[in-house]
Amino acid sequence: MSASDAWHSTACILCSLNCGIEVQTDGSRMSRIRGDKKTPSSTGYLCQKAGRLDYYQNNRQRLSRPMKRVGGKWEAIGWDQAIREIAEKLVDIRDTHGGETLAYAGGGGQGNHLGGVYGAALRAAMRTPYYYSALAQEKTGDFWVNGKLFGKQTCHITEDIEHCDLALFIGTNPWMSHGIARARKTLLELSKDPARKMIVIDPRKTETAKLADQHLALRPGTDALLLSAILGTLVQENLVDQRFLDAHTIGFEAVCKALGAVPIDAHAKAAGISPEEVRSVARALAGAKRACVRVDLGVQQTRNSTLNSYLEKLCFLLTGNFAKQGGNNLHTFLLPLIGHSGDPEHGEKVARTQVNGMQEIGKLFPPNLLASEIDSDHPKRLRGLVTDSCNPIKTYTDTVGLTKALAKLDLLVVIDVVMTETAELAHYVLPAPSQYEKWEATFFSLSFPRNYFHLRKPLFSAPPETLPEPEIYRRLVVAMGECPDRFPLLSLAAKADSVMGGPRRLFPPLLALTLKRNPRLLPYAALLLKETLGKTLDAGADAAAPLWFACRRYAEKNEKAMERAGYRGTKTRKGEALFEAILRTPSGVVLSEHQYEDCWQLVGYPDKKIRLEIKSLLAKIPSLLDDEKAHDAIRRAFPFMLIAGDRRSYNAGAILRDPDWRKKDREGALMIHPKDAATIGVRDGESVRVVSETGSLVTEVTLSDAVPQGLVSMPTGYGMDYPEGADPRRSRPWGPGANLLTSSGHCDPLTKTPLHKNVPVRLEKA
Ligand SMILES: Nc1nc2c(c(=O)[nH]1)N[C@H]1C(S)=C(S)[C@@H](COP(=O)(O)OP(=O)(O)OC[C@H]3O[C@@H](n4cnc5c(=O)[nH]c(N)nc54)[C@H](O)[C@@H]3O)O[C@H]1N2
Ligand SMILES: Nc1nc2c(c(=O)[nH]1)N[C@H]1C(S)=C(S)[C@@H](COP(=O)(O)OP(=O)(O)OC[C@H]3O[C@@H](n4cnc5c(=O)[nH]c(N)nc54)[C@H](O)[C@@H]3O)O[C@H]1N2
Ligand code: SF4
Ligand SMILES: [Mo]
Repeated sequence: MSASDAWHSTACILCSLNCGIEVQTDGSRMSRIRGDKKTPSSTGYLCQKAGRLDYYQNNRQRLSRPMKRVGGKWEAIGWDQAIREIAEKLVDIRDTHGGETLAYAGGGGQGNHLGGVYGAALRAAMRTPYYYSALAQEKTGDFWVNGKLFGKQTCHITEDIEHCDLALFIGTNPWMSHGIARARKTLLELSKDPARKMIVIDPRKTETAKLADQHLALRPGTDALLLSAILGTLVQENLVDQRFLDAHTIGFEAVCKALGAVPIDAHAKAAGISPEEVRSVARALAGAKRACVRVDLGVQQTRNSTLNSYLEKLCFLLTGNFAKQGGNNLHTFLLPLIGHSGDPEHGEKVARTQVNGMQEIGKLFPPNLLASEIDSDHPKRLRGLVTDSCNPIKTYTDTVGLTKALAKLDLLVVIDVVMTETAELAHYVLPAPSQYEKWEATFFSLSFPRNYFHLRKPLFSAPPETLPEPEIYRRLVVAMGECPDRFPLLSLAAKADSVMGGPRRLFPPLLALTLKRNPRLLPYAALLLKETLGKTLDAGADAAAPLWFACRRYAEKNEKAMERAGYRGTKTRKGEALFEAILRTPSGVVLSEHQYEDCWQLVGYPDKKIRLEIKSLLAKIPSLLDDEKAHDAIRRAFPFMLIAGDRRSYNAGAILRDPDWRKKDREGALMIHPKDAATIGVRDGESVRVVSETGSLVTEVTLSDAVPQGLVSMPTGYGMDYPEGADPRRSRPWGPGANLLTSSGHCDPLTKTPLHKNVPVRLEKA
């Protein structure tokens, strides 16, 4: 391949926004990258990271062959051998010890979720419910609260920042982390408009906080105190939207009683904010015509994580800022990223882990417990683990403890594009093509009222010895004897339909009949679609076949909204048209155009009313002040609070490993207040040793008054090994591996979400 002036449409894979990009290629390189104006969700917007994507596509640690670890050494093997041996071992563990001793982790990162659809088929073949996901180390508290309030854990909240008069950002720094569409543009517009207000709650004076009208620099970890004081003011000054509450909610009395009893001044002061400022925020929230709340890890990975998720949602619910323009809204999913787990408090059955008895939430299990589910003498301890698109050794809590635990597995299989620290511990490593070498998509279609979807074509041919994840899963499941290799009749029907053009006629009824006659095949429907309908699509696009089913189902549920987006005809025709549009539009499509009232249809309770009262969480409010005092005792041994993982200009999970991708901050310096640095005796660029209850590491410091005294902040996504200079054997970690310092016990009691934003540490001059 040589240089070409043609621009190819695809997407950035470095955060959940998946902005549309256009790329020029030069051989195997991405030579030029620009924003794709045709992508309806991002309309040409990009941040500084996207231009550096070639460091993902081309790096020295790319995997090129399946590998097996034999006596401590890596041996290249063929795919047939790899699939056969792994399938045999999975079946052996499953049939000897039970499927519940097998688990799966990952299944998609920031840009690749098609493989995850097929990962579900592998879990079915393994007979395990255990799906460990990064989402369960940040968002399961949020999902759990949504389940209680709205009736389904899949009722996921969006925020209409672009149309609001008041935006309340709590524990998030969208200038760096994005999380909202065209973040920097949206924030600048909001900040410059004198008629609109922006309030930020964050202990650091972040880039976002600097743009705000009001910045509440609360004491780290005191969100529940602060939010309950704001909500207390709403109730005690009678600022709630009573008409909204009467029409749409149940249980306000109990909430009113709990919040009515909050000692506002004491809570505000304990959070380090003046009671007057707390009251002013509550009044602004109540007075705004259209207000919305946007949160992220700063509340979800700090103390009282699940309670924070509840209180944050009460801020927009009690003020009636739900199901309206400029407020918070629910949204539809083409394919939901999460599921709904039942509620044990209502006697519903949920799967639980074997060792800890931890319940599933959103059909996910928390990475924080993975090590203890393996490293145990429990007869049903985990013995086999398959990971895909994740690097637990670097991104899950407690690197040292997890390394020890993974070494105890009878089988560890890692599917990745590069040799990761987790892959180094595996028995088998399976190489996948990069996200620019295969058909790919994400299911981060999380917007409202418009929703989008983007299926991406490959830009490059895949290295010969790699296999896309869907094919890896298909081969494994077939080799495990769970699913046939071919479906001749269905293939024929799919082919006939495709020759005739128009909506598919033969395939759908035949598929329904096949699944009715063989319900055993249901969990493997994605594989079946890939092998039949998938083979009628463009070369290599077979993995996208399950989208056909998703489109038809989406049309069943969202007919009107799809009509507004331009899809015509019966539901069936609309579904088919959407699928065709997805296949034929390289820059992504608009799925649906909702109306704000549609939010009520998306509420999970049959009566469409929000259940405001969550007893177990309301019961925690009266003891918040005492809990805060108890926390002071820890501060004596560990006088600094560490944010173990912030978002910066040049970090992106553990996706980019080559330190050269960073234009600055290669070593991910620890942010520290100049006075604290002086006390310890370090200057800018010098090193400190950071010591937590779990471990220690040495890192550079950068002096900054954006952090208050007593708080230090370290980036996530550093600490991966990469060669220094030309010799691939001389590799070293670049920057701090934050999870050397974190401990899995330091977590939310209900969801086991780690409290990464709130790690007590000691600092010593190194
Ligand atoms: N550049 C970049 N962007 C990313 C990513 C990345 O790696 N790099 N990762 C993506 C992913 S996976 C995620 S989940 C998102 C996360 O996105 P964010 O949550 O927005 O990012 P963070 O910087 O981790 O944390 C947000 C803020 O929480 C604040 N904070 C710390 N402790 C507290 C506290 O006790 N209370 C409050 N109120 N705030 C606190 C921090 O100071 C920080 O400014 O970012 C996404 N975007
Ligand atoms: N201490 C601390 N820890 C944290 C955080 C923190 O703030 N502090 N943040 C947490 C958060 S919010 C998140 S979301 C997690 C993220 O952590 P992980 O779930 O581990 O995900 P990523 O960092 O995105 O890792 C992506 C992996 O996928 C691989 N990959 C990329 N493309 C492909 C592909 O096409 N196929 C396959 N098979 N693999 C591919 C990459 O090589 C990389 O190894 O980290 C968490 N860990
Ligand atoms: S990292 Fe930047 S360019 Fe890439 S998807 Fe996120 S916001 Fe868009
Ligand atoms: Mo995340």
